[in-house]
Amino acid sequence: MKVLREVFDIFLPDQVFDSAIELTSGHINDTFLITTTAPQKYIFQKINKGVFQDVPGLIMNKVKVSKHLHQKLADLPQKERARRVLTFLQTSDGQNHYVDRNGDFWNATFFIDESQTFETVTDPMVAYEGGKLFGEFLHLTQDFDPSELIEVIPRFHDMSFRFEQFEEALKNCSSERKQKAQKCIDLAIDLKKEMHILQGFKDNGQIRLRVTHNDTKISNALFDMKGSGLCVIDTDTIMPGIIHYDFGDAIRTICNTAAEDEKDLDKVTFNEEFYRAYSKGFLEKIGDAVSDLERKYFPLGAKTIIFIMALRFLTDYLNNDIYYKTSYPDHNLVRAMNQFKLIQSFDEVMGEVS
Ligand code: GN1
Ligand code: MG
Repeated sequence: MKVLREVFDIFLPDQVFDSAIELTSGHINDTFLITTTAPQKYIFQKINKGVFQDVPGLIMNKVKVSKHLHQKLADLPQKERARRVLTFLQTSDGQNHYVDRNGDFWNATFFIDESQTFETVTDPMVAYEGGKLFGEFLHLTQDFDPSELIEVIPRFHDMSFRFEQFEEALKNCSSERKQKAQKCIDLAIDLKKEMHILQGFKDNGQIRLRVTHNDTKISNALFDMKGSGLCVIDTDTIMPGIIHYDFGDAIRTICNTAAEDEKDLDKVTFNEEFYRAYSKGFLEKIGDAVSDLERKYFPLGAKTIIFIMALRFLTDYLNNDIYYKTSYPDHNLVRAMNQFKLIQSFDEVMGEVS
């Protein structure tokens, strides 16, 4: 709490602190909702410097993209625009981030009130609105020069890299964890070839690099209280990538009938109706900048990003939980099993996609 007050005084020197509530949905950073004696609320975030090597660069990425979006939506009234795009606070000496007494990095944004998020989706309208929101985000960032962004995590969605990490973890893990995870390990190995197809298209230039968000799970979309898409949040991982993983990570979370860490795998199924609703909204907003080849492989993009998450959760489990925040000892294994179950249901519902 002492540190939070220190950060508060740097970002909001003229305000009176009221309260700080930790928001626990993210797996990497520490996020707090801050209230003052005035109506405006704020979000303070301590960025995980173990996961992100260049935190000032990451924060600069986010600020640049927000400024770009504010410019693109310049015709909207200021109040409306501040609900549609994140707005970053500066410190009294004009910095976008602050390094606290422990050497931790913080950034701050205005909180967007009268908004809601969804961890799971039960209404096709939310899927459709989510599709429109992420489609529009990608559309509006198309003319942003990717070379202005640093690569916050090199090879973040690179399948070969994720497999290397998995194989390394497999060599070094405890026999107990390996045994518990054996079913997931076998599934990962079985899917290896198919899961490299998009990587191949990317590496040989058949599918182009764009500015992508790279963490488009549905809980990173804000909706207004009527359920219309409002604002894309958590832009930490924005960097060059292929469109498929932004299309797909939203599908991974929208079409899963349960949360990504639901233990009861019978509850984990793939909802095809939501797939169609999301795709419709996404395609309406992305514009005509999608090639036939890109479009053809959207379903494989969804399957591949579900697999990447399954593999990363599994790898972290084998590594004794060094990356993701966990709430209990087998949390990462549960997440991995959940994602592999989702792939199985995806296959049943969607059929062959490669
Ligand atoms: C992490 O921290 P959060 O919840 O925004 C992860 C994403 C995963 C997600 C799974 C930098 O995101 O890649 O999709 O968990 N972010 C990083 O819920 O690894
Ligand atoms: Mg994130």
